[in-house]
Amino acid sequence: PRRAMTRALISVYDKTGILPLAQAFVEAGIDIVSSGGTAHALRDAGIAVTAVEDVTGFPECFDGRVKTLHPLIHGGLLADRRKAEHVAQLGELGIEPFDIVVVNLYPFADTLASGAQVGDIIEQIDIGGPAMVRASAKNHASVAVLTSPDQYEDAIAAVLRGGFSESERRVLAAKAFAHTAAYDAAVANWMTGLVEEQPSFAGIALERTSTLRYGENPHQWAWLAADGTDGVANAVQLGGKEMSYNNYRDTDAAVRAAYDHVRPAVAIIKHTNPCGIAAADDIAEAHARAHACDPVSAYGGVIAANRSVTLAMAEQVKPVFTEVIAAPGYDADALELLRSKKNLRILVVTPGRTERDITQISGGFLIQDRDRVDAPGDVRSGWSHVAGPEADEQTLADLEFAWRSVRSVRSNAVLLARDGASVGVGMGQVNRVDSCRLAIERANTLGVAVESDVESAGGAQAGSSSSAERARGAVAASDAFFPFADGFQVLADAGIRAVIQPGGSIRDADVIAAANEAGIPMYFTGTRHFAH
Ligand code: 93A
Repeated sequence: PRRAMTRALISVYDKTGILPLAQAFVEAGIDIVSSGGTAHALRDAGIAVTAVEDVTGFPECFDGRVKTLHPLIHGGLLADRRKAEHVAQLGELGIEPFDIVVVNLYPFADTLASGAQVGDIIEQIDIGGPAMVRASAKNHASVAVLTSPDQYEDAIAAVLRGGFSESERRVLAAKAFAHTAAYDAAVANWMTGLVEEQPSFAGIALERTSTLRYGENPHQWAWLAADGTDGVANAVQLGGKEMSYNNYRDTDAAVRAAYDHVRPAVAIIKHTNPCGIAAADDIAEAHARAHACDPVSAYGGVIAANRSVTLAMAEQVKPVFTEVIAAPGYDADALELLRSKKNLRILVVTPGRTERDITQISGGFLIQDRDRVDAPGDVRSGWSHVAGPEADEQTLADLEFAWRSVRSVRSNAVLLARDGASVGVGMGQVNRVDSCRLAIERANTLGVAVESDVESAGGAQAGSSSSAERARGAVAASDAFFPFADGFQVLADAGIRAVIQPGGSIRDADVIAAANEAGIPMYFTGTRHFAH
């Protein structure tokens, strides 16, 4: 049977839809009791309300933490009116029972999501509200409980019908308990996160982890753990397919390589090795030059820029099949153009402050400080001029570019450069002389002239800057010393104009003699940049 209703308790944070509901109560002759803010809102709309304070004779206190927590309220919620003793006690204690309770809770989840401070989040943990909801739900034999504005329409209909049936009240009670359970779960999750030590793996906080489709090969399981700060693992993806294990590694290598330079720079990476790096006054120019180093290998590569990608750069990237592009940002028109390439993964990367490299070996780990070029300081300050004539400023600038760039090449690393761009890269060989040969050969077979060079050389001469000439006149950087003069000789014979290398071989004198003989300026850095 429906229970006729004479008294309602309304205490809502979210006042949405509360006026028509209260109006329906008034029309059905139901008296309304409300907490401070709710009473205010109802009175403002001309609805007669009794304040909780006037029922209890006790003021709201402790910044509102105690508003409705009072026996004159909770007795009215919990007295079981099927029991004669309860009804008698209500009379003895002067407590008036409630027939319907309307409560919605402080917005804990929204406050958390807004990034509020701990103290403010704690204030949004509702205590009195859930107490009223749970009391009413427990006592659904006597009380109907509403916890959300989307229940009001049905409630108005029920009021007009003369009340809720027993089964309707049970349904409302089940919803109410589910509501407070979810609410407390959200509080518990948050607080557990506060007190538990952040789980970590090899020193990396497991802020966000995801299983990757596979590892280096499809039969290898793989997993990503991101520390929630910056760097490639925490990149924001603006388009394209899901990142793969190899994409992450190549993108990391590309971003590092681009940020080894202070000027606008682009690195194009394949299998963690650069197939082109360039720095220029403008990011599109840097990309054009990086691409020209080896357009064959750039196919399917990963591109990283250390400046926002402009439309001019995006237009150059568009026709080239590219796995990933990473940059600190994108001009709106550039992004729109790049997004038209459905498969291109577009990442916004804030360079990370990775301080340690971790490698697993059987039975343990190797951990080291991460190698870095001394950017943005003057890397030239530690150099010594050891052979040949002093280099001019343009040559020194090219040597600095080559030295900053060779760091990202896997050893044995030999990088040829000219005008702020790599023109030939020798990598991954088991002796240095082969890397020298490879760098020369790749410069002379793979490289192409960039448009701006062709223009400055004059249209007619464009043919003479053909790929066969690319090594001649370039500078060379070697990631480690030349153990013999043979590698240096390969460079000298190909017409290299200056060389930078760490020095430190027991045969340095042989290499210096060969450079003097060839009249080629040679500088020692004293620093080595192996990357195995
Ligand atoms: O601060 S509380 O945990 N202590 C209480 O006694 C209490 N009573 C109701 N929160 C309390 N409420 C909550 O206040 C309700 O759950 C509702 O969200 C809000 C309504 O306050 P007002 O009517 O003053 O706007």
